[in-house]
Amino acid sequence: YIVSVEDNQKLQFKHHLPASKQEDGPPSKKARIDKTTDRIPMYACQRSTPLQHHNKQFTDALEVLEEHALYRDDPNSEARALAFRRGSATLKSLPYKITHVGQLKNLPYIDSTNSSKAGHCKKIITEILEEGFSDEVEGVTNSEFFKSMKIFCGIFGVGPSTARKWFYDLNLRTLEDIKTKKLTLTKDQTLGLRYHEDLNKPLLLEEANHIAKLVRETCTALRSGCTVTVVGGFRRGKDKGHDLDLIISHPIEGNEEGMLAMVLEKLDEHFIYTEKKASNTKRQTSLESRSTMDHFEKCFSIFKYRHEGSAKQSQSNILHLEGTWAAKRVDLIVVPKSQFAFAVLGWTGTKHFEREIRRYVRSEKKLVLTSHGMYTLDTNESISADSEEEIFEKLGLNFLPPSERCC
Ligand code: DCT
Ligand code: MG
Repeated sequence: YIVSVEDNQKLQFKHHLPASKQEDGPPSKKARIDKTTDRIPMYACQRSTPLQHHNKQFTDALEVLEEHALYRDDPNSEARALAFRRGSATLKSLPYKITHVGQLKNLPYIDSTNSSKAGHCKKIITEILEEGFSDEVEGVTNSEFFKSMKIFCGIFGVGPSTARKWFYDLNLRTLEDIKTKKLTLTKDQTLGLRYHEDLNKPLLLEEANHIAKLVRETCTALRSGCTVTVVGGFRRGKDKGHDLDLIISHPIEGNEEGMLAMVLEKLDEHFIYTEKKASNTKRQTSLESRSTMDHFEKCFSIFKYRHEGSAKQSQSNILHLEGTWAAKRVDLIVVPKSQFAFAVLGWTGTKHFEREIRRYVRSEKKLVLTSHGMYTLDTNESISADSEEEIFEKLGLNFLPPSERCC
């Protein structure tokens, strides 16, 4: 599962090699081979992917096509979407900018003689290199379907199947159409429309830190020793996101129980909406239920964020900002200590990183990895770990800090 890069790209991929091959001591024959041929590993969990990378022009284009594929409803759309994401993820991990077609040679999921999907990524990148843009991507971006689906799926509680129904069956196109038409909406969708403007503004790091601090202080006041860990995009180093993901835990196994109800009650006035999901610990231990969705006790919420800090900073806006607030999405997940490392790994993302590490674990290690733990595929034996570092080590992977999982 290692692919070599064209010879004229003598660039270091040290961070992709197992620790044993990065040492300064006398290299083994194998290590010498690896040092002279640069290689890009196939799985995104085997290579560093920073938040800021060199190929945004191409990855943005490929991710438009990924998004478009996810909006469509045909049997191949999921596989198509994945192929565009894989191509994009390869480009994000390159420590240089692609400037000519020759550099695409041997890149995983971009240059493959036996995959038409990889060929599609290559075609798009080639078009951009030669013309400065891709006709196909421009066509998708400007299409009525894509524009409307983006608006509809941007409403909290609305997914592609509802959005498609609105687009095709009801001929709706704009947010105004949705607001004026008497639609039967779910509770989530009603709130999604009511707070649409707020929820579509990014949640800023400063705001996320404020909310995390409030939840942390509340949890520790309720139960000493309780921990609140920021996961999701903010843990990877993003400075804005669509929501704040927080894991609540306790160093003593079992002491996390009951925390969710207590913290929600204590912070009642701060929440506009809370949708609690009960834990289902029986399901997490059966093999067939190890889907991507985990079974922790959790809450998807809309938080009433008060702009107290901003009024002080911006004198001219004091009157406007005083007493104002904005709706923000916050997810709270309650995790027992024995599963904490796995839950943090599973909730740090990206979504593609999680998909890749699970695929690597299953195919290369014959294990199953979830947000609850790690199990042998054949005997269903549980393998414990106390930290993310320990999980990577047990999987034979070089440790990647969250900031290098941005694929
Ligand atoms: N996750 C996953 N599979 C999904 C959705 C989420 O593995 N289908 C994991 C990875 C990221 C984490 O949960 C939090 O999810 P989001 O909040 O949706 O993503 P994010 O990376 O935090 O991005 P954003 O900044 O938009 O919130
Ligand atoms: Mg998030």
